[in-house]
Amino acid sequence: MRKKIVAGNWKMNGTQEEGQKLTSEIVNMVKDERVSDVTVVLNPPFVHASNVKKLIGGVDNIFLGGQNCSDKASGAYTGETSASILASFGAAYVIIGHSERREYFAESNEQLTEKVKLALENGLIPIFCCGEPLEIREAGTHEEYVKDQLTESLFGLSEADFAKIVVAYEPIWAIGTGKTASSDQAQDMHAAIRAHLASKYGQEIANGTSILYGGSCKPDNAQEIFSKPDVDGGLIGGASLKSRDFVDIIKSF
Ligand code: 3PY
Repeated sequence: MRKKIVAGNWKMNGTQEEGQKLTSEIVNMVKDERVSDVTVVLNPPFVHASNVKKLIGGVDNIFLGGQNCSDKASGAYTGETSASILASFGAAYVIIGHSERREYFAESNEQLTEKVKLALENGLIPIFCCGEPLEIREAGTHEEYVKDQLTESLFGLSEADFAKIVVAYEPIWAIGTGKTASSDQAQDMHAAIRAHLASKYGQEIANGTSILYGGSCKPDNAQEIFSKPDVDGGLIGGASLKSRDFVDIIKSF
C-alpha cells in the first residue's frame, strides 16, 4: 500500500510566533481529531526547523521537512543549507525542484540530481517536484515534458534509492494562480508518471511510489482530487498556512 502524504509548503511565510502558532494548532487538531493514517510533513522556512521539530515531538505521523537543500555537501556557500544540516535538525523530508526554485533560482535538472543524491545520502526523503508551464500544457506536450524532468533528474538512481522518492506533480499554471488542474487532468498525469516510472524501475516500485498533487489544492477540491486512484496526497501551498484548511485537506482522503 502506498503512503498517503500531505505536505505543507509554507514558502517564505511566517514569523517565529506565527510558525509556532500554526504548528501547535496543526499538532493539536491532528491529535484531537485522531488523524493517524496520513503522513503529514511541515516544510517551514529553515530557521523554523528547531521550533517545529520540538512542537511536533510526540506525534508519530507528523514530520519536519525542508523546502530545498544545497547541491553541495558543505563549505563556503553563503546563504545555503545542506542536506546534512537539515538532517541534523531532525528533518525527514526535503522538497527538491519546486517550480519556484527552477524558475527564480535557475535550478537545472543536473543540479537537482545532485540535491536528490545528497538528500538520500543524509537519510532525507526527497519530495521531487515536476510540472509543466502553461505554454507546454497548451501545446499538448505536457506528458513528455514531465517525463523528461523525471528521466533527467532521477533515472540515474539505483532501484533501492528510487524506491525512497516521493514525486509531486505541480502544474506551474496552477501554482499561486487560483487555477487548479481538474481531478481528471491530475489523474491522467499521475497515471502517465506512474507508467513512466514503471518503464524504468518496474511496476512494483512504480506502484509503491507516492505521487502527490500540488497547485492551488484547497479543502473544497482536495477530496475530489485525492479520490483519484493515482493521486496519493498533496503538496499544499497557501492553504498550508491556515491550520483548519490544512487539516481539512489532510482529512480529505
Ligand atoms: C502551491 O500549491 O501553490 C504550491 O506551490 C505547493 O508547493
